[in-house]
Amino acid sequence: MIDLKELITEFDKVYIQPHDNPDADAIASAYGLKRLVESFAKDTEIIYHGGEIKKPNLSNLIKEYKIKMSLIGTGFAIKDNELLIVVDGQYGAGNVSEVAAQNIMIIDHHLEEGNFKCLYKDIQPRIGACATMIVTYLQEYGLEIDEALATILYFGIYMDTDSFNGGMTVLDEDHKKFLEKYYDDEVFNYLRLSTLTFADIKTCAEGMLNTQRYQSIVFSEIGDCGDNLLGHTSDLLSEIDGIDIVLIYSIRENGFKFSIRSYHDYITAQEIAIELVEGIGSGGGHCHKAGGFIIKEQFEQSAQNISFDIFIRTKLIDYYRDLRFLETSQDNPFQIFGENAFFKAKKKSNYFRYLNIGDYFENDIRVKTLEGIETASCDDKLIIGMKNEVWPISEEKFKQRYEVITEQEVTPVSDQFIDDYGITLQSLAKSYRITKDNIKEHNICRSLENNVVDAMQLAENTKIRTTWGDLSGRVGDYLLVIDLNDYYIIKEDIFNLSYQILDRKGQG
Ligand SMILES: [Mn+2]
Repeated sequence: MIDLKELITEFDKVYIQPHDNPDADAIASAYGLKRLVESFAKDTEIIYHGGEIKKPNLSNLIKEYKIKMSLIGTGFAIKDNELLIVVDGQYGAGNVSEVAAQNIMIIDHHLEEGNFKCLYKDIQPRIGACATMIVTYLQEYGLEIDEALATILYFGIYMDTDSFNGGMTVLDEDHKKFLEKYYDDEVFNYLRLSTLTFADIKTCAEGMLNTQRYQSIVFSEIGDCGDNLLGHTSDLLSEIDGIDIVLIYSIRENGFKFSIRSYHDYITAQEIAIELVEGIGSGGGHCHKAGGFIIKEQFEQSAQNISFDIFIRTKLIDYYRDLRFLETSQDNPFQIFGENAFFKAKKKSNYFRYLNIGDYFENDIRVKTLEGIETASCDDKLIIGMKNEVWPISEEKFKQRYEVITEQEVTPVSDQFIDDYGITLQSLAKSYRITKDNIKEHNICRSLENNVVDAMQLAENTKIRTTWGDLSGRVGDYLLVIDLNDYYIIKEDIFNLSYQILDRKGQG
């Protein structure tokens, strides 16, 4: 993270620009940043392009906290001794009109838009709300959080994450909890309950007249209405008898906002959201509820002249229809994929850090791995991989596949990859974040050379139901078979880093 305080010292004034026609997250991010810059005793001002802010919740937010934002015209330029910070958007993204400026910095949670020349960029496309990123900055400088600041940021996160349902990362969750210590829930509820206008309800109702169905999926395009209405409408449609998956979307000036619900046996709302936004937007969520935003320009570049309706519906239907599903207790992968698809692969001998889950927890926990959410018991171990990814393993399998190393001079593969934010483990009762500083013991193990498995590269998106959780693999990832009751999925890049292919069947 850059030293913002240091960076701005040389400038006489800091302008903060959220994306055009700012939404709650953009306003919250700009406001939070303004408060931080003010705390450095620097002159600062929020500027924005677009039109008058009319949505009732946004105008209530601005009125309630007397947020000062200046609507600017096209000719607006800032001087060379002034800094411009663009928040919740990027130049080149189509939704932020450019201001002539020499010194620009970007803080955003949308996909990176290529090489825009600026002093510094902090772009984290997986984070649910830009306001979450701003909270990290506020915490970094120990800014005292008052009720106004907390409520505004909280509302920003709420509005950008389908009411805390879509695209919340661990960081969003943590910062949400942090803000709850200071926010005013009465004002929050007042804002939350003023997101719609009377006209929004009519727009929504008209859109719902065109609801269509494909097997157990329903789709509906709704006109531009309050963001929350998408979530509420998808909740409502998910109650239709015989429907497991709901996709509701709204076409906006700069892109497409969507909300997903899934009560399907093995397809989660989260994986649908991730599938839909791949390379063209940001999204995510939970098992049953998810949401996201697709950037218009990115969509137009990737989908050649297909209408958005056809694009998004086809993408969801294809995913739904083509997803291969196996259960380890019932399905034999050699029969399903054919013996010839498999080859032998050996795990490279690497040093890994591992933790005893019992050192941190007394109960079962849920661990977010790259392939899915897995359950683990406090008797299990947790191994940290090359890309800071983790996976739980039972004591018994651990003994078969790894040896414990006691020498101190070896370097585990994960060391360079544990980032500042660390790894979060969660039980139902508590979460614990492991970082470089607080990792309890230096347990190190080495993967044994005799770790030979049958492997195949997936030609279809595949899901495996194991006793410890559902694992998802995409085309290109690998299926590894230890035995017929024990097989799993590993991401393509991790496989390439950690396995060595021994021989292809049928080639000798
Ligand atoms: Mn945002």
